[in-house]
Amino acid sequence: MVDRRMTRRTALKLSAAGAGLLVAGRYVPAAAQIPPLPKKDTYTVGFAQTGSNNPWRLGESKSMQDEAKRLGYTLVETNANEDTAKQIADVDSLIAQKVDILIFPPRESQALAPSVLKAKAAGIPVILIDRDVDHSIAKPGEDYITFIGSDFVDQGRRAAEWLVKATNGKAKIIELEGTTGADPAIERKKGFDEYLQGSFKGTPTPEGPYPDMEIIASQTGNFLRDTGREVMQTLLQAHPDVTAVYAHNDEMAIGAIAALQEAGRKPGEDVILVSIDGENAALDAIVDGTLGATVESSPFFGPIAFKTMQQYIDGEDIPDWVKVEDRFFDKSNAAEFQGKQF
Ligand code: GYE
Repeated sequence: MVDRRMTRRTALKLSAAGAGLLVAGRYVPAAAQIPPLPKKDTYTVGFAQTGSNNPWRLGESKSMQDEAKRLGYTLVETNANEDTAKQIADVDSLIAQKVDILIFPPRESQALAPSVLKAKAAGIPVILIDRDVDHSIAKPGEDYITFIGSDFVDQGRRAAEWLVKATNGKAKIIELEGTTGADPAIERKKGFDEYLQGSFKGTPTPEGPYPDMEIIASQTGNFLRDTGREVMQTLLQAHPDVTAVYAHNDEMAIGAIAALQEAGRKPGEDVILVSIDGENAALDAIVDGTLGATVESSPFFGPIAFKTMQQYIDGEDIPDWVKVEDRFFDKSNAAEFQGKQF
């Protein structure tokens, strides 16, 4: 079977001299290619971060800073303070500053896709880390180098699989979603919800559907601890019959644990919680018994991002998706990793 993406990539690479390219008898101008990154002694890298108000974001920023420093590169950082419009403006400003390359997590998958196209038009190559853009607007291998990150659909499936076992296949679930429009929020929801309905990425699961696993409410908590707590307080009043919580990240799970305790409930006993990320506070909560399990989603992108950048400089073939493998933490191994995460 012919891999169409590889064919396109190889063709694009062959035309790297910049003359353009013949595709099915049609001339495609060289401008259709991802801008090249010439060999230099040092680079200025634009890093447009989405925010800084949770351990995951801080862990990611530090990882990028440490690796840039180790290589002797300049990292020009911006902070969107969880405001999508600000991140769009931040990318514009990094483009205006003519950074050599942009490496960043797009806060929302549709809203930031035009920014990727703008960078390309300005001759600046882009690597997306941790979140991806909508491929119907901007395509990896064509408009940007690659997406480096986790399989979010699979993270959702793994959370669901654990929860089914922990509740013997019977639960009334509140789902706390991540930032609306963010790639990990969309896909973590898909992976979880579909697994309970008996499918995974369009294929029926061998386990089949779980009709007694009922999602009684699903609302965004914006990936934030305080918002997770407030949303949980409200949802608890409308749904006192809740027996499980699926939070798209640990921060919201920790907020939900606080809300449950304030309401006199016993997280870990009468309400079972599962989440995603694997931050230190979540490992502590697992050891305490309030959180059941967390699927890892590592924020340590510095080494892999800069390695991929070097591969691009060297003209190596880079896949459209550089997949990050995630571990799983529950009471069998949480103590071993306490304090070692972020
Ligand atoms: O899970 C969350 C953060 O984009 C994968 O964003 C990342 C997610 C991560 O705010 O904690």
